[in-house]
Amino acid sequence: MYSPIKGRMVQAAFVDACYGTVFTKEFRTIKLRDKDGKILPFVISDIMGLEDAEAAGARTDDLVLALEGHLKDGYSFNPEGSLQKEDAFYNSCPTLNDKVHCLVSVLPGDKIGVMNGDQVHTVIQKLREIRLKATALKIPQVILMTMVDKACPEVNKDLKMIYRSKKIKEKMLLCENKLGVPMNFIYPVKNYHEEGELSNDVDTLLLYALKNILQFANDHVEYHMDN
Ligand SMILES: Nc1nc2c(ncn2[C@@H]2O[C@H](COP(=O)(O)OP(=O)(O)OP(=O)(O)O)[C@@H](O)[C@H]2O)c(=O)[nH]1
Ligand SMILES: [Mg+2]
Repeated sequence: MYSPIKGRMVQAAFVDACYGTVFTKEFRTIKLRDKDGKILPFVISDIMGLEDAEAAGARTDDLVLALEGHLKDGYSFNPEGSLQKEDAFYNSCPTLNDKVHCLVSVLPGDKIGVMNGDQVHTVIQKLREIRLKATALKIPQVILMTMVDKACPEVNKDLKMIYRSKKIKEKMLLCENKLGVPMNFIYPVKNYHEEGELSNDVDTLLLYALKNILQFANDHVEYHMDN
């Protein structure tokens, strides 16, 4: 993957190009460095996907623990049971550094379809549960809508069309309706997946989303310090 922060290709979070199975199984906290090697003052924690089935993917109770800072780096998600207090990966005294300050839900734009009537997918239900807890903790929440190139042929041809595409707007509206996240906190992005070099259009969307996420996270850190 290309890193707009480093200005070159990196392999930060491991990705699997074969679809169908869950690849990320651990709770991984990723530190980023700038092009001079200086560690940036934020981290990104990656989780196992939620999966559209009750007994598969990361458990919502584990993700609530992650929000509160109780999950230690390297914890392996187990769909059959959640982390217990006596486990070595349980952090019993989380500091501000361990807590989550912005919840980013990543949804693939090409898979967000029309659901019949009241039908709610399990994955949406799980996302709602986590959002509810995040709201109680006053943690800001955003949606990163990926795969916009696959969701709209016009956008695939020219990424600059993203905020003009009716298809993309439809998908964003669906996210808003199903999850309750307002449109202005939904960021459509395309990830680097086949490109060998940088693109200003791809970077612009990614960095715009990142800038906003960091500002919201900073607001939440300030909230903690004031209360
Ligand atoms: N075309 C396109 N491909 C993408 C985009 N984002 C990710 N991909 C590809 O989709 C595949 C899955 O991406 P991941 O980042 O591993 O997704 P994930 O949800 O973390 O997957 P797991 O870790 O397996 O749960 C990889 O081959 C990526 O290169 C995008 O915006 N457009
Ligand atoms: Mg992953």
